[in-house]
Parts: sequence; structure tokens; C-alpha cells
Amino acid sequence: MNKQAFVSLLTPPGRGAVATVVVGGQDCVACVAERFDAACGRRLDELVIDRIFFGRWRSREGPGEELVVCRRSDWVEIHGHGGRAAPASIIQDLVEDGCREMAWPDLLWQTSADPFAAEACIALTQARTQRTAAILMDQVRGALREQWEKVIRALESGDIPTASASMEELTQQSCIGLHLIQPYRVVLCGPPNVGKSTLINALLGYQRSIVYDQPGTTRDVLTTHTALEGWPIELSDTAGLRDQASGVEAEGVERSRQQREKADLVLLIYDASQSSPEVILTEGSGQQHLTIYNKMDQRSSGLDGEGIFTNALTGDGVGDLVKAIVETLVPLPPRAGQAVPFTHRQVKALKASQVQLFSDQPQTAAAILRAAARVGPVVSS
Ligand SMILES: Nc1nc2c(ncn2[C@@H]2O[C@H](COP(=O)(O)OP(=O)(O)OP(=O)(O)O)[C@@H](O)[C@H]2O)c(=O)[nH]1
Ligand SMILES: [Mg+2]
Repeated sequence: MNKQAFVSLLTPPGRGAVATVVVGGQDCVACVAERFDAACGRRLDELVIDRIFFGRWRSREGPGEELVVCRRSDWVEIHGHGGRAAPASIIQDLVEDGCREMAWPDLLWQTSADPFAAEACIALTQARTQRTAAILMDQVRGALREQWEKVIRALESGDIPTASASMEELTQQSCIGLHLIQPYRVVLCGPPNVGKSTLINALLGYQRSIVYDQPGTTRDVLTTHTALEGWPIELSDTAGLRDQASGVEAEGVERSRQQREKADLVLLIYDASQSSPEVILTEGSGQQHLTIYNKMDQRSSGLDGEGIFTNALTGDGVGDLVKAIVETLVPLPPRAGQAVPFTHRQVKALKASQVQLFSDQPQTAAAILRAAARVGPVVSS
């Protein structure tokens, strides 16, 4: 018989000492009570909330297992053996008893009063740096919700200047917010043999790309993940660009072009030992780029180009390059506690609301924001 209860595995799949299964919903205590015998002899509904109790799980198949149960005010946690099989068997027992199994993000989404906090918790599991995690933690604590509500109040009361200024600030921050999980794409390109691969290795701090003193060494696009000043970055090394390339090399040049088109920032690398390096144009004008002259140790006296000078072999100038990359990608990092929209769902709602505001429909703009601040059935990232 179906119960008003759901069950979810909270710990990630794979090896682990302990797995945590959570049972929620109106009938959660009754469901767990059917299976759990506390060693102290008391029934689950008599157990003190927020205290852990050791006992035995009675499984339909097999001998069951010894585990720990903790009754919370709205749900029950079961902490048992880790791995895949042990929690799967507990979940199966509960599903057979009438509980509904739910993926943990859906559980979080459906049980949270604040969808922004729920989305931030989900995103936190994918945050790769402390800096991005700290920004998401601010949203868990309510930064985005507060600002969102401020905009709604301003729209509803007709305070349009405050509403549009706050929305503009949110829109600016969303450019960063959408890169808290998805890294910025930075693509290195330039003529053959200028030191692109050596520079990638210098940025990463280890030998990822093959370096060789002959042109045409890198053929395919090679991507690597790193973090610069706490911002997640995907670095792509590409084949040296030259017009006469043919065969495999020509394919590499074409892939390099495709990679550049997807980039958030293109690093154009030139050889500082040449007085007039061949100019490379970035297709798709308006694409952000930085000009770098590598091999500054062999700098030609005839070179008068402007850019960042590096020596990829010694690391000289690489710090300036990192600084320039970060300042270009993240010109206005959020202040501590600032509201940052970070999912496409939030940004879509914000844009739709702004469109209504521009069309002189503040009440509709407010309604769109209000709808996006309510918990819905679908989780989108
Ligand atoms: N003197 C000097 N040599 C460098 C510097 N950076 C790279 N090199 C050398 O330049 C040569 C080419 O380096 P790579 O990093 O393979 O150059 P690339 O641009 O990736 O070359 P392709 O993949 O063939 O397009 C190697 O012998 C490097 O050791 C530098 O700053 N100064
Ligand atoms: Mg290379």
C-alpha cells in the first residue's frame, strides 16, 4: 500500500564507510518503525528527536544489518554501511513497504521553502573551488532570495528606479553566477612553435601538453581544467595556425578555429623574438581576447607590439597573464553576501521580467519573479 513517505539516498554512489538514507513525508516514522528495532527496546516514535539510536534493520531478504537511526523533526535518517548494495537494500525494503523513491535533488527541491537555497545546495555539490562555494553558500543563506524579494516589492509599489537598478545588478552578477559550476573557456591559439603548449603547462603548474622545438607539435585540441584565483577555468591548447597546413595539421587548425568560437576568452600568443609577428584575427569580432608575446627572453629589438610579455620556460610574466585573464573574465567579483543568480532558470525569469518592465508592465514583471521564487516540480540547472 502506498504511504505518504519518500526515501532518498543522500551519500554519493561508490565506496564509502557510511551511507545515509533519508525518509521523509507524513508516514516516515511509521515506515522506518516497521523495519527498525532499537537496541534500547523503545519504539521509534518514542525516541528523542535529534539523538542517534543504534539498532537492527529487519530486511525482507537476508539477515538485515546493524545501523544507526536518527529521528529529526520532519524526517528520519538511517546511517548504515556504505557502498552501493547496503543502502540499495534498505531503499528496496522501504519501497516495497510503500515509500516512493526520489533522487536527492528532487527531495531537496520539494522539501525546501526556498527554491534558490535548494538550487544553491544542489550546485554546491559541483563547486570546484572555495571561492565559488563561498558565493553559493551566500545564496544558501538567502542573499538571492532577499534581493529578489526587494525587486518584487519595488515593482509592486511602483518604485521603478530601485527595481531596475537591482535587476541590472542581478543581471551583471549572473554572468559570474553561470560560471560558478561551468568553467570559463579560455583558448590559447597562435602560430606554430610560439610556445602555446609551454605556456599552458606554466599556467597549470605541471607538464600537461607536449612541448617540442619543431612547429606542428600540437595537432588536436587538448583541454584541461584548473582554477585561477579561485575561478574555474577550462584551458584549451590548440594546433598552431598556419595557412599552408594540410592533412592532419589542417584538421587541427580547423578544430582550433571551432574551439575559439566557443571561447569566453581567446589568448593570442605571438613569438616575441620576431620583430613583426604574423597577425591572427579572431573570427567573430567582439570576442574577448588578450595578446601575449611569449619568449620575452629572446625579445626582438624591432618588436613594438602591446601586450603581456611572458617567458613560459621560467614563468616570468605568467603572474601578470593570470591577473589579466581574471580581470577580463571577472571584472566585478561579487562582494561577500551579495546576491548572485546562478542557474539558467533564474536568469531566464530575470530576463523575462526585465522585458515586461521595459514594456511598462511592472505588475507582470513582479508576477514572473514571484513565480520563479516558488517551489516547483522541476529542477533545472
Ligand atoms: N626561449 C624560450 N623558448 C620557449 C619559450 N616558450 C616555449 N619555448 C620553446 O619553444 C619551443 C616550442 O614550444 P611549444 O610549447 O611546443 O610551442 P607550440 O606553440 O605549442 O607549438 P605547436 O604545438 O607546434 O604549435 C619549445 O622548444 C619550447 O621549449 C620561452 O618563453 N622562451
Ligand atoms: Mg603545442
